[in-house]
Amino acid sequence: MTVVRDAAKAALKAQRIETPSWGYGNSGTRFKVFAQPGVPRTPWEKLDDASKVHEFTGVAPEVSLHIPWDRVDDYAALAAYAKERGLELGAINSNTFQDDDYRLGSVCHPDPKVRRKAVDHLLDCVDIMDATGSKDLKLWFADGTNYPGQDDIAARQDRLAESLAEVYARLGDDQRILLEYKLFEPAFYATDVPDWGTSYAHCLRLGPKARVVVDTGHHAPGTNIEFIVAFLLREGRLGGFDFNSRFYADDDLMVGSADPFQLFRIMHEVAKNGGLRTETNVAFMLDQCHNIEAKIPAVIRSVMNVQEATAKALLVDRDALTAAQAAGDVLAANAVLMDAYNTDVRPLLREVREEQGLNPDPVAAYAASGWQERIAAERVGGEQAGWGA
Ligand code: PSV
Ligand code: MN
Ligand code: MN
Repeated sequence: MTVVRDAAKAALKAQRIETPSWGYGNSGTRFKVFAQPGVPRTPWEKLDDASKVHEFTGVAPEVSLHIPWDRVDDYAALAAYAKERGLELGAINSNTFQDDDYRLGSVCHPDPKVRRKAVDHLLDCVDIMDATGSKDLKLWFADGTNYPGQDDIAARQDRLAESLAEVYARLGDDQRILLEYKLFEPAFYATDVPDWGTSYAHCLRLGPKARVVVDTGHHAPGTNIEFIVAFLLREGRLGGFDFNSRFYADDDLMVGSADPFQLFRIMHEVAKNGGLRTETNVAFMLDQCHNIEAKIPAVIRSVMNVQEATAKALLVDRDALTAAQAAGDVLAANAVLMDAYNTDVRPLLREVREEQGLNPDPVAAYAASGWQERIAAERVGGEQAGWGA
């Protein structure tokens, strides 16, 4: 067991969890955005906050950007600013869903002029990646239809494939497309990339630099997400995760809060199928909106929730599991997984942090740091950045 514990500790120290710039800004629902004091006003301030999450957790050096929410004049300067704070700029998220032109879609729109505008935005995002050193272009399309007959479902797939191919051709050797899927919303009849199969089929056509990203909030209730994860890893097409949790639809709550057992099952498939190895290149990203909770502590808590699920997955006694599976011992096999899930891994993670020179309790360390009071006092005036700002 000591060997397993040591290996788990090494893997936990090597783990990287990417945080989203929009998780630091104000956000809300269509009903109300509850503004909080001290929330960042610029992408630079978002990086300042992200650096605190990394400082206290030690595993969150990457920050995803969202264009145009994080538009700046000089992206190389933004990357340098990140570097000075021990950070790197991670995935670039495109946005083809907030212009009036996109009423009928973006890359699947029936009008070639609108498709051109959308593809040009995606190409701009690759230019930004060149300047920031980001390796991943994360694409989520709001495209779809609301009514049967509204548009030709198959023709929309053709337009999507053609648009993606143009962007794929523009990628550098070490850049990737991560194609996200989502069952519904904002389209309520037929979404153009509704599920992992659709994303996977497009990625296969595109080539090896295209992979599927699994947003844990984008499935029908009851979907077995860990099956999808195991399948995609086996095919070498799991690009990463957008972690969050949900009770109903795309709730974007803190990962691991609604269903920690599901997160454990996902991380078990990740760990078992090589997804934690650096060379597998799976991006572990958060995609969350913190509506009523304090932003930075919520991101810290989310990082810790991923760490706890990962630690439990790493403690699964694989030999015992394989033996029970080979013997057809259903109950024993299930017990192996449940033993790991029911282990309190918080002492192990405290140890890991202490060995990294960190405070074993990141939430308390952040609270004691005075950063929250400082930003509340200093960040007055100006427009506070938020989801969609
Ligand atoms: C919309 O559902 C969404 O949450 C997608 O998951 C994207 O990743 C994110 O917004 C940012 O565009
Ligand atoms: Mn997402
Ligand atoms: Mn979402």
